[in-house]
Amino acid sequence: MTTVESEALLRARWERAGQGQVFRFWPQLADLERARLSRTLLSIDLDLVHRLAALARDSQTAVASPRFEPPEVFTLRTRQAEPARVAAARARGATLLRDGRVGYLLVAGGQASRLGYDGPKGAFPVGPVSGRSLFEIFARRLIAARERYGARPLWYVMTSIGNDGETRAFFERHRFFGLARDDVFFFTQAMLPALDADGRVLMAAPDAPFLAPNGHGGTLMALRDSGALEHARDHGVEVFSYFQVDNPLAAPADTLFLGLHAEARAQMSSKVVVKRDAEEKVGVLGRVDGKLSCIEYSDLPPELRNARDAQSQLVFGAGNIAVHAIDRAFVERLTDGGLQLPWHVARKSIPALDALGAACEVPGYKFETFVFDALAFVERSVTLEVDRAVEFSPVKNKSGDDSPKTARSAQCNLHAAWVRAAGRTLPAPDEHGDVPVEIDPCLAEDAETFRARAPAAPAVSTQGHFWS
Ligand code: UD2
Repeated sequence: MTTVESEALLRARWERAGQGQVFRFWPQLADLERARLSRTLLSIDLDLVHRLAALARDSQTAVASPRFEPPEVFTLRTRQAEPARVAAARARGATLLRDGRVGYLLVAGGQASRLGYDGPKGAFPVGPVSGRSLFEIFARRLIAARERYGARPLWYVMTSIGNDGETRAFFERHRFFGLARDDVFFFTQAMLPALDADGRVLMAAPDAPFLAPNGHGGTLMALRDSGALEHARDHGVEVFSYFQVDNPLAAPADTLFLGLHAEARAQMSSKVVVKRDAEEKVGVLGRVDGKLSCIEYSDLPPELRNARDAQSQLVFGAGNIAVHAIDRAFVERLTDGGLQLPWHVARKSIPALDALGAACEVPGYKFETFVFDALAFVERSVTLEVDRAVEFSPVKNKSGDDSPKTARSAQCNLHAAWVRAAGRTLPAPDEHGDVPVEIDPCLAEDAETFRARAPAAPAVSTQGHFWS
């Protein structure tokens, strides 16, 4: 078939689907642009677009209200009360790490639009004294795990088409932060078109439809499609330690969490923190019509959001920090024959071209799947409460809550507490009230290790104290 014939076929297919507008600018395109547009359109699943358009239409109609219940949580109090169980779990987790059964899985495909950072979010500098990027901080934790357990830290890093090249280049530029290049497996998630209010694919440029990453639920299918899942199986990985790029305190080699997950023979487990207050905008773990789930802030009716128990704790207070243990075999089962996670529809104002080719904001829809929806498919799961001050301080917004400023304070506070507990000297607080101190993960990842291993003095600079 000639190029002209195959383009004509492609066009006929899109026109039959009521999506002929994607060819609106065809006459003015150069050959290369036409080829690019054809390639992109060929990669789009038109049947899926059709189903998503129907979903967007139906999302206007109200649905029956489901039954919400709180989950069972392994709380900080349980941790205190059951030292033998904790010790057994830690030992099991350490064995998994030593035997190389854990693969680290970082999702970094998002667009960092709220942070307004021009680059992959993982390249954002967050080290309060070192100025290290999120990627480097995670890499150091993986190197610390390598030193401690002796196994190769296999790191699966999910990007999306928009930031894949820059992410790889960043790793190259920093020589993989000391990790072996072979231990890092990059893979990209799939993209989906955004639709206008009538379900028609929007154009971002005359030769390109508007595409957005398909949500972090896309991780699971992308693991399979990219060969990462097979790679993990071939290298003996049994469980993925999943974490998000925005949280510098994420602890991916946590023996307690991995151990509890394994001891419970769970398929997917989650870490949570107690919500700061009823209005904090994180999803909460809970059961929806009996099935384990993460309930998004906006889906929980206000009376449940505010409900408190006899100890005046929030009933729905298990805030999801998006750290999971996910069995490789579970991902294989879930993705066999295509992923069946539900689609979430978001109404958004989308920067697109109007019919005349002028840039404008169009009211429309974006679609995503969420990884935590896989919880509905588990038979067993552990929900582990962790201390927010130790494990959760995401960088999401330019300012205010969950911003670079709050993440800096959280890291400084945590590390200053370890230095103080070891009786070592701290610098004076800076103009923000933070005590500018940072500890390299390869030196210590908790107060006890810091006390045992801290060198005579930190490196002192105008930025603060750095212990390594
Ligand atoms: C997410 C959770 C929320 C809470 C919070 C904790 C959702 C819908 N909500 O809120 O319940 O747990 O995190 O921090 O997840 N990403 C991709 N590809 C995508 C979309 C996102 O890799 O297509 C990554 C992104 O790079 C980021 C993470 O997923 O690391 C979270 O995405 P988000 O910022 O959209 O989620 P957020 O903050 O609304």
